[in-house]
Amino acid sequence: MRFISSLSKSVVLLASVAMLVIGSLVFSHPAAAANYEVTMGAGGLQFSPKKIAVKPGDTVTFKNGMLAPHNVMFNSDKSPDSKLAKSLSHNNLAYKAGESFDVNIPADAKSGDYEFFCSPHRGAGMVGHLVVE
Ligand SMILES: [Cu+2]
Repeated sequence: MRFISSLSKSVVLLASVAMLVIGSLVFSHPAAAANYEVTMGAGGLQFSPKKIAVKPGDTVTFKNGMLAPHNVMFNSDKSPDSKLAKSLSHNNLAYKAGESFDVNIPADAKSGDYEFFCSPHRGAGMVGHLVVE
């Protein structure tokens, strides 16, 4: 009898722990904004990674690798929202190695594939894609 009562206590304890875990999963807050890094000119005139998937509210840090200067210009013609493409663009060139700048994806960003390029190296194929999910 004592065995059964201690067993049922364990079961109750286990069940309450399970409820707590399930509860925290169900009622958890949405994931916090993430920060991604894209290197400009790593291993050649390219963005690395070339394609990045983000969510509204996230931040992308563009960092100089090699063969500077670089910048990030969003192509209005190849973006779901040309106004946003313009506002996301960072025309100022980053000259120093390790220099970086942030591009913040607004909370109301329209989803889709935004193409961007580096002005001095566009012809060399320094093009990337930012996919807002
Ligand atoms: Cu460049």
